[in-house]
Amino acid sequence: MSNDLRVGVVGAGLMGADHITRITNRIAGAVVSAIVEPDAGRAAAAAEDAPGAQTFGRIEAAIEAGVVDAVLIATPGRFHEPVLVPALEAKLPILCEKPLTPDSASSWEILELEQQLDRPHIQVGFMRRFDAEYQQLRELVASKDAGELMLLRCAHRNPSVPDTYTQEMLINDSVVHEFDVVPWLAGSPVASVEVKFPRRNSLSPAQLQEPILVLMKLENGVLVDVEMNVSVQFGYQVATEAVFESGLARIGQPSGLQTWGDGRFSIADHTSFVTRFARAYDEQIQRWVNAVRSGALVDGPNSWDGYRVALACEAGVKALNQGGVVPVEAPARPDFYA
Ligand code: ISE
Repeated sequence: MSNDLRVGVVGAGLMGADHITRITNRIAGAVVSAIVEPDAGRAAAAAEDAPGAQTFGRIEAAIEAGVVDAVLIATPGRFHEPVLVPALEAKLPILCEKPLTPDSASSWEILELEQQLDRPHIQVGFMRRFDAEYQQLRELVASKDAGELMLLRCAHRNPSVPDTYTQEMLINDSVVHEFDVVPWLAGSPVASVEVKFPRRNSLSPAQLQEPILVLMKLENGVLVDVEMNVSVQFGYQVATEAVFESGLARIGQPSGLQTWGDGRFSIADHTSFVTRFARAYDEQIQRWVNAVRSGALVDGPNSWDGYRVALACEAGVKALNQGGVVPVEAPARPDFYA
């Protein structure tokens, strides 16, 4: 018990509360020792799921109290930087929910600060890399058993989004996941982005023009389309079809309870990313905890990956707002992240 990693969870909203429950009930070798949340009601509710955790209004107070060995950041992206900076200055390992920060310039500043340490300390919470089917698809691509990968057809569908969800969040909050997982699957970075608009869904919130179709060209020539659709009403789906020279693969198909009745056959499907990716989140956090305890600190996407994604999101937002094919240009990767 005394060897458990003491994790300070920052943010007790939907994902923070989910991670607090996860660490307490399903993750070996870690405890939630601190909950950093300015909303006292939320903090108290989350603390009920984390026996022994202390609550704080600011990360600095938790660090000064000496009660955290590692930090899990689960606030909205615009609040990441003010937590990343003191956590890095205290040399603490960090698991930061996506995005690393909201733009590439601030992400680069975080990379510069991190490079003052002896090794990478930040893992970014792109949980899809820990989904078993995504991992199998990546192995298939790398094996070339079905020949070279040519196309990826991605569907990313949410039942609905809140009124606070903006047009640019289609890219920065949602397609951000494909900007990470697609290069990881295909073994090649995003070279350019284009956005197309089909007929608007009349059920979309008034501020949104969606669904959108995001086209990515990868440096290795693979073409990717992403149907980004946030008002589908019926459920939550993230599915991919991979087209190879001599084969086809599909992941993310509904695999829930099958029922027959009233002359119908149906399969239960997810309604939220919290259940769709529950196992991936478990795997992500267990591996991060193991990595921190072993001294490796990171076992998954690092801040360089987060920076590359920020560049792709900027190209995506430009393509969304201005049209055309927008190139993604990145500097050379610092040796620190090799
Ligand atoms: C949400 O913030 C997520 O991260 C989900 O994984 C994604 O599917 C959804 O579109 C986002 O709004």
